[in-house]
Amino acid sequence: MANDTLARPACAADDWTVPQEWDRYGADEHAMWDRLFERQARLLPGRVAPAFIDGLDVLRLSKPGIPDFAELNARLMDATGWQVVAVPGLVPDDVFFDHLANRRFVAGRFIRKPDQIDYLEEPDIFHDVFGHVPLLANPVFADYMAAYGRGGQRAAGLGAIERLARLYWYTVEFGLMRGPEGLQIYGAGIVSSFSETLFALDDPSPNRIGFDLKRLMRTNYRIDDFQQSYFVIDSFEDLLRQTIETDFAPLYAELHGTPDLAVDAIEPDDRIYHRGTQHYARSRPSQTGNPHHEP
Ligand code: HBI
Ligand code: FE
Repeated sequence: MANDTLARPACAADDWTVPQEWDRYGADEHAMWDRLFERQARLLPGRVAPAFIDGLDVLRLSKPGIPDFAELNARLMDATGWQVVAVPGLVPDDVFFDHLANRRFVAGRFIRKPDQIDYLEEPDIFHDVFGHVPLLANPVFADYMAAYGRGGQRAAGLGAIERLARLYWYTVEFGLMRGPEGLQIYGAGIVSSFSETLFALDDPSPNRIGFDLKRLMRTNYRIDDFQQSYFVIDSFEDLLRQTIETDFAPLYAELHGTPDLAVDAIEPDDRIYHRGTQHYARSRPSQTGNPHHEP
């Protein structure tokens, strides 16, 4: 995502943050949050990793209305030292990585309109806060996200942001995890989306492949529609172990020049949980123009 061409809005501070201005939300905006929250709260139990439900409880996110970051951050800081900061929208990569490395998660402060209930251009506060923040109350995942931020700062120096963005995309945004009774979702892009919550686990269309860092860093991803492949981790502990101690520079060097893998590719060494039919993707006209996926 080439975010280095973004111009910092006048209302934003040097670190691109803006005040949330929680008092300015109207009843219709709080009602939209409640509508989205209740829809997912009914759907997720049994499908989402238990750590996500634990995070909702720890952060008391089940309270009606759009969360007030000041209240939310008091609990989140206690849990893992993270806080949520409001930003006007997408921020440049270096700004994004610096916030993550310092345990600050950047969140949009606007919420989608009723006619955008099923997709919108940029992540709104429901995607960012409902999708991403509950897992930041989990100490292991919280460490992973901070490590990702530090990794992003290093990757920027090595010209490898795109490779690292794939790791973010296939874990933080669209990750699946092995559970005792089958696969569970944990990626924010799935968790915050009614239809992708169903698609990611139940639909025969997408591939579901065991997490492999090198293979994943070669794999393209969709930003305009449901994923055609999902990657499955064994646990947050395993994901953290494979990444926090790994110096990615040799990996980037090794991958330099290797051809990317298509979004629906299956490789000989893949641990295949499900070989997708790709029916869904084939039934869709290829999306062009503005990248927007269901948040
Ligand atoms: N900015 N606000 C915001 N939210 C994101 O998720 C985000 C971003 N800037 C860059 C970015 N994500 C990714 O492209 C980085 O992982 C590279
Ligand atoms: Fe996101």
